[in-house]
Amino acid sequence: MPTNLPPEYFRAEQTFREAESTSAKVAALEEMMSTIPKHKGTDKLRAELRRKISKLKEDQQKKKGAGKHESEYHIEKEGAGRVVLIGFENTGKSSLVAALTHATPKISEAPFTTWQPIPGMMEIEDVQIQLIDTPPLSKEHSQPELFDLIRSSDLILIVVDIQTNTFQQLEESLILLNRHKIIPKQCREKTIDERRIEFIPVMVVVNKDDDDKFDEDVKVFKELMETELPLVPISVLNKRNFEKLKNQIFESLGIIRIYSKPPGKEPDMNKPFILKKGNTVEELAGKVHHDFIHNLKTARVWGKNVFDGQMVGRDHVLFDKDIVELHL
Ligand SMILES: Nc1nc2c(ncn2[C@@H]2O[C@H](COP(=O)(O)OP(=O)(O)OP(=O)(O)O)[C@@H](O)[C@H]2O)c(=O)[nH]1
Ligand SMILES: [Mg+2]
Repeated sequence: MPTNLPPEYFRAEQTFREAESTSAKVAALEEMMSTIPKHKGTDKLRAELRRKISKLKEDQQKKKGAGKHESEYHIEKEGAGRVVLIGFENTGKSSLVAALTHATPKISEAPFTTWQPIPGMMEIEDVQIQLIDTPPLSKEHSQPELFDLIRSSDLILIVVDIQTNTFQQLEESLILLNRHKIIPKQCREKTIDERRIEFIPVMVVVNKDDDDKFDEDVKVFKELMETELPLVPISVLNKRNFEKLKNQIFESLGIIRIYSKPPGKEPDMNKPFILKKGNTVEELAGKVHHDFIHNLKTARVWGKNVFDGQMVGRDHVLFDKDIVELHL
């Protein structure tokens, strides 16, 4: 590999490795191409990328030709995390997705309005999170595909309506999840038989808490609920508590943002690397480039629990918003 590749190249390469759809992969490869300085030393790399791009495009054409039907429940993952909104009819799932993303699901006072999942991207500061609106849960009939989609998520928001049967809505949502072997991660310790069970963090979003009048009902509901699940009261109608909801979502996803800084240059504050809480300098190095894991010697960190520019080893634990300079 040529040694003088710019940081943008590695960022695009990271996007390539994380891309799931063919078109996202092609876009990332094209971006990588555009960042490579053009000279003799990079000829081989550019030729290799061109080959990869045309191979992917060919495969995509073949797939289209086969006319394969893809289910509407098959949604590509995008962004730093996937959050699925579930709940009974009319609780305001579509309204919430419409309020927090650019997606435009149909909203109506008639129940059972949504009949297929609809994704949208929500911005929390500089992080993009995928939100997915879903058709209402039903005790009698629920599509197995819906539960596959839920299983593929990093966080479940159970949306309930504080103005009607709130307690029943939550209880029945949890029963349906349970029936499909999905248990809130927060209840893991209470689960005896863990076989084939998916543990996913759950948050209860109590919607239609339009004004102070309903706050008392929220309080009573919270006391009755008796679970360890976090609860956020909101009102889509009056845009109440959106910031709190976003912060809690970020918190529940357990992610941290790390900004990389090339030695002797300013850090790139535009697009952070996304890591998990508790991850170390070594894991960051692996995200930047797989060769870096072996070649990493030390790092300098600006941020939490360190003095500015402190030299650290590869097992140093990073925190949200740390700035890191990797030394190879
Ligand atoms: N008062 C009040 N009404 C709301 C609020 N949020 C949504 N609604 C209304 O509740 C109704 C249902 O909203 P939707 O967003 O379609 O609900 P849904 O959960 O997607 O419904 P289904 O697709 O049937 O599952 C609409 O009339 C919304 O305008 C809120 O915060 N307060
Ligand atoms: Mg809906």
